[in-house]
Amino acid sequence: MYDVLIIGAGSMGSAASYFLAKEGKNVLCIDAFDPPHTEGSHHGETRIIRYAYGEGTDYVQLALRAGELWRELEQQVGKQLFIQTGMLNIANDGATFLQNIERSAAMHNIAIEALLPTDVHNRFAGITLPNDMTALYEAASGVLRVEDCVSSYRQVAEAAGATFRVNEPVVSIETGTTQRVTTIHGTYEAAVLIVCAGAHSKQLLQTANIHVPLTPTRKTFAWFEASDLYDASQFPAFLLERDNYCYYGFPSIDGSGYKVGRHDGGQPIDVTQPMQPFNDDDLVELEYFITTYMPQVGALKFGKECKYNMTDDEHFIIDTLPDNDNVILATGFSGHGFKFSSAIGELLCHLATKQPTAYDLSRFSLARFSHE
Ligand code: PYC
Repeated sequence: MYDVLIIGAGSMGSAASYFLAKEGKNVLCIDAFDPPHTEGSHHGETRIIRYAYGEGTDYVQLALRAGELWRELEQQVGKQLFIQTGMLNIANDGATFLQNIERSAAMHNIAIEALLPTDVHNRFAGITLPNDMTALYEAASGVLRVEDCVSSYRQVAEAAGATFRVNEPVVSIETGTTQRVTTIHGTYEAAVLIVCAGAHSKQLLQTANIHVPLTPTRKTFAWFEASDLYDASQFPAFLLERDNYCYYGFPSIDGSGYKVGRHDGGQPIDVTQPMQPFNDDDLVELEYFITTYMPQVGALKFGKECKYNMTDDEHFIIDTLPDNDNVILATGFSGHGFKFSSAIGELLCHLATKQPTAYDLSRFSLARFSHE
């Protein structure tokens, strides 16, 4: 019998395993693959970390704590996980996304700089914006090396005594006074269960008759040839939201090429079936962005597919079950969760050990879906 069993050893699960094991808990973390892997939502070299948050001010405290914890993890493992490239948040003038960033910055004393399209182009010659867009530049933000972050938390979790069982898909979950998880190899019991299995969460929870409105979604991104103009030493990460689309991008790091992805859209998927590889339609979407805003980016190097686990409102689910506070869900990260995973790992540890939390988690509650 374990104190805590975690399904999903990716970003959230590996971090939670570490914080729990560090507190002396007997932790088992199970994954269908061997993290870091390319089957979920934590591959592709890079993720953005930003603090003044366009999705809502209620994310900022978690983002700031996440930043601190990534720095601590860097010290522990002796590896650079964060690259401070700065970040351009770009949207139509007056967009809610920009207003939320300005509010976040004012509430938490985060330095941001409002730039007109001409200012942006003068400072970062590789990008050209139409006149009806505004950019908010946050110098403190940047890029996380995603696979290294996951492997680092796994490393320190194992060193602290957590057990990882990998390449062991979960078949079913039973919740009650004790939580029971059956995999292809056996059945394990724990006092507390954390489900953070990314796009597989919905289907796994259904085996325990727990129904959560989630939509696993196929997404793609690709790397393109890029000159020094787009090197991380002089070009920032960005998110660009306009009328009916939202794209993100990363500067070229160590000659990797310029990485661009589309954040909105994508195709709902059945996670039990193989996902369509990156294809010509995906390329057309990305090339639209490049020709419109960054025409000096070069030819495609290669593209990849990945999974988002979407909620309808694109806000996370971090909550216990209404009738069992020993079952914790951390899911529905909707494509913007990775940056928070260090802080969410710590938070999951506090929820699992019934410690008070300083965060207001109402935005992430399951109850918000109860009218559906
Ligand atoms: O920074 O949250 C983010 C993000 C969204 C899509 C890519 N990065």
